[in-house]
Amino acid sequence: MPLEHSIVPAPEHFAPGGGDSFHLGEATRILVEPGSDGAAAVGAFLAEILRPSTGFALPVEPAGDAPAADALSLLLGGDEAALGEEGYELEVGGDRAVLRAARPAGLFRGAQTLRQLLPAAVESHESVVTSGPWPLPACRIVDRPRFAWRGAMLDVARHFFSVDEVKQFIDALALYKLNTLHLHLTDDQGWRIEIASWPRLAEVGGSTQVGGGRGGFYTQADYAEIVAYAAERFVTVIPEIDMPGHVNAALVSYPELSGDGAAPAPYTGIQVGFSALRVDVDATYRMVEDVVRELAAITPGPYLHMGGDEVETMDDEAYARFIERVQEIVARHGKRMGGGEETAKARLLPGSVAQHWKSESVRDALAHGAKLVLSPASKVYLDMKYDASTELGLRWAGRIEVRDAYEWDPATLLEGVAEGDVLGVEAPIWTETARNLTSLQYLAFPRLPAVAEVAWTPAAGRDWEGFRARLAAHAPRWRLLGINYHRSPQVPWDG
Ligand code: TNX
Repeated sequence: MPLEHSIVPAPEHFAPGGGDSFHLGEATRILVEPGSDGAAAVGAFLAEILRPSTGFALPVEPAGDAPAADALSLLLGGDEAALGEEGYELEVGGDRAVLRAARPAGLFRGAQTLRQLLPAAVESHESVVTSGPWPLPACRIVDRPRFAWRGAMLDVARHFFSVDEVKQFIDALALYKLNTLHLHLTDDQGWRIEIASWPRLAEVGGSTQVGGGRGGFYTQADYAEIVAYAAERFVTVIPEIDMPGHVNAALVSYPELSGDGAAPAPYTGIQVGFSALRVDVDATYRMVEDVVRELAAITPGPYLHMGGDEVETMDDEAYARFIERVQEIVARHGKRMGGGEETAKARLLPGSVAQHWKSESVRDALAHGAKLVLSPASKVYLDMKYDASTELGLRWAGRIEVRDAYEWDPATLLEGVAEGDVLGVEAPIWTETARNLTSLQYLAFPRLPAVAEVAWTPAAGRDWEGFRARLAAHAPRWRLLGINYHRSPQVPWDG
């Protein structure tokens, strides 16, 4: 059976239209909701994607009162109750395509659908106008996400990634309608964000990475640039400062924060669990306060992630007291706290978020009104190997092929955790073995699009056979976008 479409993540409702495809051409315009900067920005984004490959001018202009011919119209005024923040409706046929949403974010998600409805060649950075035509198949789509938090986590601590590399990663998230980038900014092997009041954290703590390379860090201006780039793609950045464990780089920078007050040696291996902040001295809380204050000031998103994972050198009571104190500092600076599932040992505030990765104990977070983000290691840890022949990756959580990342349901994963308890799904990519962007992409593709569909598409709209056929159609796009990927034997690639 031929595919109706190859949109990933699959839209909630798709109906083929009866009429002809709409062909983009020399005279096609992109018309946007008059008076809306958000709609104009989405129009400009779409034009930038389509112009190089098609060679068409695609001017972006305010829409008039009547629906226009030979145009892609991006309009607001969609039913907010039905579409929410990120939903959209798309109607294509004959001589036009009309995209409608309640909010600019919905237009942006819909623009990714439009992009995916066009031939893969549209992703080319060079004019391939001779290989046109550029048909958009007649159809009607009504679509909105199942979960509000659809994320990926990038570990820039084990290996450092430049601002440009992070931007390329954000582009890939945007294509699959992901809306959250969790940046793991600190760990034993490196501290990657400038903190003006504790300058050695980045200057000294940022100078190492796994395997002994040079490391690096983001100035606050670099970080602001990443946040702004993400925001243009309706992606929220959630910065993580991991504590009280995973802090060797911080202790190298400021030995007074360590248990015995002595500077440990810099660490460039890949063990976990051995380092911890001293939780009984004022200096630690001064540092936390300063870091949270500086980070909150440059983070428009609602969350600061404070880690809290894998502390093997502290009893539960001291751990919980520390987390509660950190949570209070975060709240005082106007943010909500995110943390690993271990933080459920503390009294979390309603509004805090606990991230499940391996234990059912995360459920305890619900008693206090906190919500969960699901990152089950055996399904969505994209730093695991695909199979026995994968060179990159770790294997402590098992091998994860595309189908494993795809075939699970967030509402039935954990006993006693229902759909309404779950804010969403996040796929972490820890980078112990990913030394560069090419390796990172290999781990992320094609599993990241699989997780994106788990988070976006209602369970009833998902099935493995359909997914793998649609996924296969994305490989030509990845090649044009310069995205490396694993040619999984589970996917019927056609080229
Ligand atoms: C566990 S998941 C970790 C990380 C490692 C990762 C490697 C979690 C909270 N901690 O420190 O990088 O495994 O897969």
